[in-house]
Amino acid sequence: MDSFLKQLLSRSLSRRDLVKNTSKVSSAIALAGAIPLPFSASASAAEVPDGQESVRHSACLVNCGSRCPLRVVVKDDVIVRIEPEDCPDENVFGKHQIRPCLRGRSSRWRVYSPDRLKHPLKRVGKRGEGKFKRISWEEATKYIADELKRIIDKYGNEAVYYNYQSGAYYHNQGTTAWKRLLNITGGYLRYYNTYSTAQISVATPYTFGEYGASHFDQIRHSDLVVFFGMNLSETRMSGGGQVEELRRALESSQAQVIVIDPRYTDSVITEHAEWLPIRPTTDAALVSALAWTLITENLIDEALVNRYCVGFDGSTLPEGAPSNGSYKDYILGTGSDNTPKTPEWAEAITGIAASRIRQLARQIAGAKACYIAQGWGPQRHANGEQSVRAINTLPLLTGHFGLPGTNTGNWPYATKYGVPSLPDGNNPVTTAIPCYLWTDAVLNPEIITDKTHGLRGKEKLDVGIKCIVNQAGNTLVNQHGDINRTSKILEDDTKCEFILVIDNHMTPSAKFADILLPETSYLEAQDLVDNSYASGSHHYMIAMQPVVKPMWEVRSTYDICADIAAHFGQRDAYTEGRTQAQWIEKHYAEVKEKRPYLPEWSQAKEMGVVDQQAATEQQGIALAGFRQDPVANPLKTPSGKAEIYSARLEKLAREWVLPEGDKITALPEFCAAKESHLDTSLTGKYPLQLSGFHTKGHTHSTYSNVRQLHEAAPDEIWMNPLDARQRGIANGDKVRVFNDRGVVEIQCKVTHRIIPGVVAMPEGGWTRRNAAGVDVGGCINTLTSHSVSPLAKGNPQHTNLVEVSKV
Ligand SMILES: Nc1nc2c(c(=O)[nH]1)N[C@H]1C(S)=C(S)[C@@H](COP(=O)(O)OP(=O)(O)OC[C@H]3O[C@@H](n4cnc5c(=O)[nH]c(N)nc54)[C@H](O)[C@@H]3O)O[C@H]1N2
Ligand SMILES: Nc1nc2c(c(=O)[nH]1)N[C@H]1C(S)=C(S)[C@@H](COP(=O)(O)OP(=O)(O)OC[C@H]3O[C@@H](n4cnc5c(=O)[nH]c(N)nc54)[C@H](O)[C@@H]3O)O[C@H]1N2
Ligand code: SF4
Ligand SMILES: [Mo]
Repeated sequence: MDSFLKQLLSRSLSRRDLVKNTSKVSSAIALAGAIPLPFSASASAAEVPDGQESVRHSACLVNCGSRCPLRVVVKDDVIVRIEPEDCPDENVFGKHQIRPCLRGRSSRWRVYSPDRLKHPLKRVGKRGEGKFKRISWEEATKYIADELKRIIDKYGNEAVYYNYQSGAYYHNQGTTAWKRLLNITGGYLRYYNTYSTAQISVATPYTFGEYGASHFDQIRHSDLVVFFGMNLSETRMSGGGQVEELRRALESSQAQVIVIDPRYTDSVITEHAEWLPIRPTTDAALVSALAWTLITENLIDEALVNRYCVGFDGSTLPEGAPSNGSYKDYILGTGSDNTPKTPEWAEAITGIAASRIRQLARQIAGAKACYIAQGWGPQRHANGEQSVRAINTLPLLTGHFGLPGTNTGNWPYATKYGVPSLPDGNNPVTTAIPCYLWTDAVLNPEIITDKTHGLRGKEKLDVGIKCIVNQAGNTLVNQHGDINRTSKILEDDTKCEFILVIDNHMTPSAKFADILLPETSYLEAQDLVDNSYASGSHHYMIAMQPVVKPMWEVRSTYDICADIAAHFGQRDAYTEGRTQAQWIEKHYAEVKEKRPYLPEWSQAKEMGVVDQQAATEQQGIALAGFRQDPVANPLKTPSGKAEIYSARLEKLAREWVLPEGDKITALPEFCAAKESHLDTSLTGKYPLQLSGFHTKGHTHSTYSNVRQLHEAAPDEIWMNPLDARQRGIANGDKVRVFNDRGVVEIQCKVTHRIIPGVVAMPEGGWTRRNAAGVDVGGCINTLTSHSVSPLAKGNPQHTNLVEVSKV
């Protein structure tokens, strides 16, 4: 550690020497329309002689789960290029560069994009038309304070909603700044769930009591790896993140990898894996048939399963459960549906050959240490909770849990370095909606109750959402399901009376703002941040400098919110007398108190990556204590065991009111999803399953306006040659993708890398409707549904039926 630190310090000193030779602040760059406001952070931009390059340090704060440091070369206050940070020769990982991906490396194009928001704007046309006039910061902050006061007076704080967002994970501006402000004004309607993990985070605790998974590093000890819809090579691309941890682990163990996915992803290639193509929404059917094989071929240690689990067979069924209600009954066909879950039964549902299902069961049973995990694609479906619980059951049935080289069936979060954020205070409003139901909370709040819509903290929603604060998010329009419906709801300004959007760009959501504010991009901001949630066992802290002066009138939201607080007479309560830079320094001091080896802040703030660490191997095994001694280390379930049969879910199923066709089940059963290939009410009209995926070309809708990235990784709909031939479509053709909700035009990639009967489109393209109402921006959410999954009330944005034709 010492030598690592010494190297970091010497790096920063030489840089400081460079910076010391300053003459004057360079002149405003050509792109800036002048009026840069004073940035609250101490140093604004690099102070180096004109015409000389200098190096500054920032980080990519988007929501890809990674957090890559960016080494930014600046000349005359203009970003010249972006590089990976130096890799110290020796650190906790050996040579380890937290290497940014193509998106982070292209940040300069996002900062200098012509659609940057430059000034505060006020809507002048109809809502959604995108017509605005420029106003001053004083007018904007006063108007916002007045609207907040008006709405809180008239409807109460529950009418104010802070929308789900994930565009910029700052610690000392952005989300925490807004929540702090809203709490000072009396609070706001909460949400639970995320667009990422609704089904998996709600369903998992029914089996295990809480969410947990083993670090990928455990794969060093595995001989077999089974991944359900897990695509690290495209979704966790950072050199400091999980894809790198997995690569190193696989290199060490040479484990065999099987990837179950409707698409032949980049991960299949980079992991040298076998691809098992599966129909979307059917993972629970596959697992059921694996269980059938395991049981009928005596490949299960039943005593072991009964020791750790509830409901595998009748001997561990909880009181009150039907006598034929065990998992074994469900699988063997002696349960209430009288259907044996044979591999032939599953073949018809999943598209995977019965013989391959049998073989897979034997492979898993015969492995010494099988690491089973799922990405979040399998759960972002109308029956996602069932897939999650089924996949979680597989390690339990096969004994591959709690031991080196094994997992829980879930995806592992990272160890956090532990950098504090601006405290957001206390929200006195305790009511919470599932985040995917916000449009309903605008449109018809009167129908939202605990038993029908999963409302928490209250039986029934009293008022709907009358004010939306939408910061660094595009779920207001682009990232939410059924854009045509959402737009219509938002266009009516008698429903939601005030919409505030804070962004960097004129996005599809920004066009729906009443007041539109420009924030700094992260390259113009100062902050102190953690590693993000997908860096695996690797964790670190990054000090971000403003690499160029904030351009035009863009500002940090910390300063914006402090000004709004002042209109409530609460500036001091908001700031506690600190500038943003002083909060950052305070947080650094708190970290240093726990890690005394760290350098002083005056040095650290110019270092970029200040420190990096790795979790120990032993910390990385989920359920280790439980496996060792299930009585001494019970799970947080009601029984203390892993619950294959959940009495809590059986009770919910009786008490909740579900839409027709929706099911909550005590066992991890396969339930055919609405709008899947098994939904014959629709397949005549719309015969193709449309699944979405997260593309390496952008992070959701962020970076989607960087044209260079589209050249590297274009947005295309993937289609199997069999389906293409039937429709007269050739590779590269422009096609029309449609269902009852809308029409999208996009280029078609005809490829064997996708299973027949399924098409797949990247999410995150910016919606753009032409005069005929066709989305020529290629946004999948013109086609997706706003309705929710049964238990989590989560987004089913991968479950869609469509037809495709050549334009
Ligand atoms: N490059 C890039 N990286 C990102 C993001 C991004 O937008 N771009 N977004 C980030 C965020 S916020 C998140 S939440 C994560 C998302 O991470 P995930 O949710 O894991 O990503 P997806 O691409 O939605 O799904 C992963 C895989 O599941 C497959 N899949 C879909 N349906 C099914 C199914 O029913 N069964 C099975 N077995 N497989 C299925 C998809 O084809 C896909 O290859 O990625 C993060 N990383
Ligand atoms: N069909 C479909 N839809 C999906 C998904 C899917 O798989 N399929 N995935 C869902 C998932 S998992 C997620 S997480 C959501 C993501 O949806 P969002 O959380 O909305 O993420 P982005 O689309 O990246 O939008 C982030 C916004 O933040 C802005 N931004 C970036 N940096 C800054 C900054 O420094 N300051 C401010 N103020 N703004 C900034 C960007 O310009 C962008 O408009 O999408 C969901 N939508
Ligand atoms: S998008 Fe993610 S992987 Fe790429 S540079 Fe940014 S943080 Fe790193
Ligand atoms: Mo996400």
